[in-house]
Amino acid sequence: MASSMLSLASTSPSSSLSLSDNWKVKTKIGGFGNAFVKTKSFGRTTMAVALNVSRFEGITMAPPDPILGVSEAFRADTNDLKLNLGVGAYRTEELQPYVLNVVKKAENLMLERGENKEYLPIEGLAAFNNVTAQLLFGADNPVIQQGKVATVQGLSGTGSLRLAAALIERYFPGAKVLISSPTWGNHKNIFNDARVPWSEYRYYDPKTVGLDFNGMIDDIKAAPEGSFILLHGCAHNPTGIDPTLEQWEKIADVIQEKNHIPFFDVAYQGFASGSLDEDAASVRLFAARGMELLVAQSYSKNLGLYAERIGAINVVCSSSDAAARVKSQLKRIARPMYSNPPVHGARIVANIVGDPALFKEWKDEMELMAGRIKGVRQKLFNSLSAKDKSGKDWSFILKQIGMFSFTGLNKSQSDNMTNKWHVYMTKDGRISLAGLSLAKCEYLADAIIDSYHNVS
Ligand code: KET
Repeated sequence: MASSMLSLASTSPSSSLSLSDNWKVKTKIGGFGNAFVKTKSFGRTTMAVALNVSRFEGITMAPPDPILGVSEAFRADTNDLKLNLGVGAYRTEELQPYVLNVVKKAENLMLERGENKEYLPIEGLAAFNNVTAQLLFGADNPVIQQGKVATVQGLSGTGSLRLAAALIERYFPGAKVLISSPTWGNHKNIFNDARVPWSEYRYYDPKTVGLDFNGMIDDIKAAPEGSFILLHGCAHNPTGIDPTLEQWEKIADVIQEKNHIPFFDVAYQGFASGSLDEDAASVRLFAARGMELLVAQSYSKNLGLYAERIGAINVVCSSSDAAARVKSQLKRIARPMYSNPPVHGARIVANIVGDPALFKEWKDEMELMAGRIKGVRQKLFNSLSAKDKSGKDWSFILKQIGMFSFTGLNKSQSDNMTNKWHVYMTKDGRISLAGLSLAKCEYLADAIIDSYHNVS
């Protein structure tokens, strides 16, 4: 791993210092033992100039985040009609954030028990790690029974993906990750920052507004042997299109043939079908074949724990011995990155999944949330079909699943949605139906029809 260090030859200027002294910035860049030192001189700098010129002058303004930046723009809009369909975050019919009742109950339990705030172990809360793997694979899955899963609590889905990316970079140098086209925008950032090379496989076919299954299979086949294939476990973001179980079997076939390693991102377990078990079917199908695989999990959406940053990385290995070694290395990656994870969300999940009564309540609430989204999906389709006299077929909206709808609106049309209609969404044409209410469906349909037909 390359490391870089910035050190200043002289510390901050004091008035008694001769400012004709050269200010020197030494940058030491070391990597694999061949460190070298670059010295840059700023010449005869006067104090006034030295104080006015920022050492951060070379840092340019970063663009806003394509998803979380939308929420920032939404907050700045003062129009009453505004609607935030950018980030995938569940809202009530009143468009208010929702804390699940079962989460409140778990938190009350924690208060009653007077839990402490000691550091967690690097790998996280043991009770959480146990239940999170069980939720994913099923408690009686042989991979769990035989201790073949290395589970480490992560900073939600993103942090868990990032840990896995660091593991890939360290132990599979040069290995490529294949990501779907399109995918959740942050996947590219995660692998870029971890210095893991990636390329895309075909996934979405705009002509059929469905899965480009043959393209997907061909691209996975064509990838260098031993690549990591990133798959959305369910409720693909942003398209809302998932392979069927039959198609998953075929995807598993080619991955096995090519000796690739499946890498699942499961951020929406429960949001595709409403059932936590059904939504884990893809992952379980791969595990049942005895394949080694990685799974990043998130509780942001299905338990509404967005800000608690609770998730996990699970690595299924062919032996318990390999799992123990992988876990030790994941801990080694986590320790200098953030030391150990936060406890609050981990306790919430452990309390809910570990308690049959609370678990049942969660499943019911999960179904309710998924049901509300299905309701607005249907109403949006009805409104579009009733209002749009052009004969356009909007039924693709009903075929998509999960929190999102991939509308097919292009960037200028999406800009029109925001600039004219105050509907905030990502520029790839994705709208979060979790942020939509039945009451706003007609308004949204007007905005979509106007943008679709009147903006090119
Ligand atoms: N994977 C996918 C596919 C995903 O959509 C998200 C979040 C995550 C992982 C990570 O979520 P976390 O909160 O780190 O567990 N997606 C929504 C929010 C975001 O962009 O951060 C979104 O697409 O709106």
